[in-house]
Parts: sequence; C-alpha cells; structure tokens
Amino acid sequence: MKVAVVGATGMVGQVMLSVLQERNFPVTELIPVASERSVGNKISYNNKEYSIISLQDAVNAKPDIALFSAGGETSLEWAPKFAELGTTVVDNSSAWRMDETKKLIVPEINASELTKNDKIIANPNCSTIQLVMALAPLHKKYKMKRVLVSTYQSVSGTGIKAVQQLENEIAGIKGEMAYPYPIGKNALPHCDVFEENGYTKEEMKLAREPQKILNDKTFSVSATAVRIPTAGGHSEAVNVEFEKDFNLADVRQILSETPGVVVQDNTATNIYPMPIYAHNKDEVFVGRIRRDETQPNTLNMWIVADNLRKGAATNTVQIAEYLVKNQLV
Ligand code: A2P
Ligand code: 11C
Repeated sequence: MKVAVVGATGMVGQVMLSVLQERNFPVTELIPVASERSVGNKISYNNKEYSIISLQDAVNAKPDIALFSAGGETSLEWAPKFAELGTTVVDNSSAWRMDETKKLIVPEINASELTKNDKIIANPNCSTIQLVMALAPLHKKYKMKRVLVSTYQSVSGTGIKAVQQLENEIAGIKGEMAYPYPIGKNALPHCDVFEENGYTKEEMKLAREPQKILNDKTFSVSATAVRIPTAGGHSEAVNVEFEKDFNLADVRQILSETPGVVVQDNTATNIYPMPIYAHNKDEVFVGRIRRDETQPNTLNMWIVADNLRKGAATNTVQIAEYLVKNQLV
C-alpha cells in the first residue's frame, strides 16, 4: 500500500507513524505530508529517511490510503482532492464526523458498515472512542437510556503547545500559554471552544458521536469535559442508565470479553485504570465498576485510554487495516 500520513510532524501524526510500524502495516511506499513550513524536512520510518512533501505533491502521488491529522480546515479542503483521484482518506479531524454522507468508525463496533465507496472515513473524537468501546457491548445487552459523563482530559489532546505549557509550569519557566489559565495544579472545565448552548464543542462531540457510531438515537449522552494536568491519557467517570437490569458479574464478564477493552477492577488491591499506565497502550481500560445505588438499572464506571493511541492514531490505523483486509481499497 502507498500510504500518505498528512500531518506527519504533528503529535497524532507521529504516533500514526509509530503505530503503522509496530503493527507492520503493509506500507510499500510512505508519503509523509505536512505544511509548507516542513516540506523538505526529513522523518524516519522503519530505519529509513523520508522527505516531507506538500499536500499537492501527495495528491499527485495518488496514494492508496491517506491518514489525515492536520486539523479540520486542511481536511475539509484536501480530503476531497485525494478522494476524487481514488485515494481513501481516513480523517482524524472533526471535519467530516457528523456529515451524513460520511461514516464514523470505531472498528470493533461498526467497521462492517464500510464499503469500497467510502472514500472519506471519519475517525471519532478521542473521548468518544474510549466511551463507546465500553458502552457498545453493554448497550447491546441492556439497552442504554441515558449516559452522564465527566471527563478528565490530558493536555496532549490540545496539542504540543499545551504539553509545553504544563512542562514549563512544572519547571517554573514562563512561556507561551495554550490555555487562558495555568493548567498545573488546576482543572479547566473547558475543552475546545464554547458553543451557544453553554456546552463546549468537546461536550457536544460526546453527545452526538456515540449516537452515530451505534446507529441509535434512542439514548442520550450529557457531558462535562475537563482538562487536567496529565499527559498520558483521558479518563472518564461514566454513569449509565439502562432499560434492563444487569448483574455486576455479567457486566464485568461482558467487558472483559470485549476485544480492545481491559478490565482493571479490584478495590481490595487498589486496582483501577490510570492515565500513567494507559499511556502508550492501545487498549481501553475500565474499572470502578459498580451499581449506582440511587436509582434502578444504573451503572457507574471509570474509563481510561491513551487519547493519542486508541483515541486517535491506533483507531485510524485499525480502520486502514480493516480496509486492506477486506479489499476495500
Ligand atoms: P507542520 O509541522 O509543518 O506545521 P499538531 O496537531 O501537533 O498541531 O500537528 C498538526 C500537523 O498538521 C503538523 O504535522 C502540521 O505540519 C500539519 N499541518 C498544519 N497545517 C497544515 C497545512 N495547512 N497543510 C498541511 N499540513 C498542515
Ligand atoms: C481534546 N478531544 O482532548 C480533543 C482533541 O476533535 O479531534 C481532539 C479534537 C478532535 O481536546
């Protein structure tokens, strides 16, 4: 496969390159792409050096697959140009996620929707992916009515400037601010920009994307998204009300049998998921599984995943793997 990585110098793009190598994705030709600022710079892939090229040169090279993580505007403008010439784009930005003509895919849940005609495929938001990975198998059995989620999100989700801000604050260095306030020793109830309804964009992604992925509008998700001074992954406190009652042992069993999900749940030995251990892992970790004792058929749990891996790069590469395996490219 001729594979372009658009945004190859970025935080997610770099992880995409690592994941492609680790998983031995069948790359016959790698095409690293970034902004004009980076054209000509070298990156290394599988011990070989590659020169970064421009978007237009990459379109002309007609890759089989282009993995995009270069921001929504770049995707809106350039994904169709690749698609028109036959390249299948898997896009990690928010540009196409809610477009009715595009599919929003978490491979373990809905990759079977994909066909050869899908030339631009959307990768969900990081906080959505880890949420639906745990919810999907439970929804199948108990049918969700309402989900309440509070997130504890890593600064790496904002980008390199935010990681730098946190590092500077820890080192006591004054530097550029990615957030309107300090992030060290703080919690900002503010991920992405505010919308007119008083929610942030991140919160609205959590409300809308799960319905599309699960192809079901009969349940609702209400979210509060919070940025905290961690770097390795996003955490989520999740309360789910189901239509049917459940048995806690069955819930644990279902989650532990779900591909891509790992249950870490033993309060007697202080076992629960944490971002420092989820960092650099591809799985979604679930713990603190317990009944909400205040109302019927309701479950509480804690979900953690590396937002740059399963939340972004790994999920994108898994979509590409599905396309290759099923001869859809
Ligand atoms: P560059 O390094 O040349 O700026 P991050 O998400 O970490 O901010 O990274 C964004 C990625 O998207 C980088 O690889 C960046 O390249 C790339 N990028 C940003 N703007 C453009 C653009 N207009 N065209 C192509 N690539 C872009
Ligand atoms: C965050 N979820 O942690 C964001 C980062 O829609 O792809 C990814 C933004 C997106 O702030």
